[in-house]
Amino acid sequence: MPLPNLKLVSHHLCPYVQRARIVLAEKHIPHDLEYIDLSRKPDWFTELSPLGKVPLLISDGRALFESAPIAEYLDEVTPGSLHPEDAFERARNRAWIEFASSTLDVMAGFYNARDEDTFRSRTGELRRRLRILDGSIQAAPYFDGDRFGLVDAAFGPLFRYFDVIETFADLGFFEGTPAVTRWRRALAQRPSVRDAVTADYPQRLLRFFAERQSVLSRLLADAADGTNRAGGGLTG
Ligand SMILES: N[C@@H](CCC(=O)N[C@@H](CS)C(=O)NCC(=O)O)C(=O)O
Repeated sequence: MPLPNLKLVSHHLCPYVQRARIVLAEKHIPHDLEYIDLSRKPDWFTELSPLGKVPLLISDGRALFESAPIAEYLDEVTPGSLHPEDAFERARNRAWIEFASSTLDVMAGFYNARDEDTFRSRTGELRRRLRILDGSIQAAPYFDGDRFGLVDAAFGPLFRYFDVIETFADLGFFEGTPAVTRWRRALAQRPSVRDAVTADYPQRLLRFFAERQSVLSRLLADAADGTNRAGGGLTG
């Protein structure tokens, strides 16, 4: 069956867009990519996207929103599956994809935190979640073992935030999480995950953090000034 004509409406920093890009790459699916400015959404986008969010997939002129259905659709219209065959395992993978999504909300609360108390509490919640995750990983190198799956495509973009944060702040997120650390490394090396963002992603994310007027913005500014002893290695 011929593949539909596909266009992914994207944003450079969006972790949910990256999920779709990873599946497109894993399944070698030809497609067009269009980046939009979320602070000035084009009218055609607002008309097609019920929540005004990316990713938006346009398939033969029909629009699909929400990263999880988009990823499953892309998986289903192509040979092979990035989901386990066993129904329980498939449901379990979907549950952990949801865990990744809600952890992305905590991540947003972390980088936007304006006061020390909120920052500390979000940092603690991220650490807690990484430890829970560590206790739940039963396989390696990927979540289900040798087979890379949709659940891996959901966590790769979450882990990428930490890669950038670690360039200017050591907050000990991965202390006591050896399984997550191994998994995170395997995902960072996977070409589909690595190439799901543009080469200037770290600089873009650092700029985004700097503009938040948050505790993290201050840590970043301190590291850039060389006054933060925990920082260092800031390249952006
Ligand atoms: N639940 C959605 C979340 C997508 C989302 O939050 N997208 C953000 C960018 S990462 C967005 O488009 N925000 C624009 C807005 O809310 O106005 C999904 O899984 O696709």
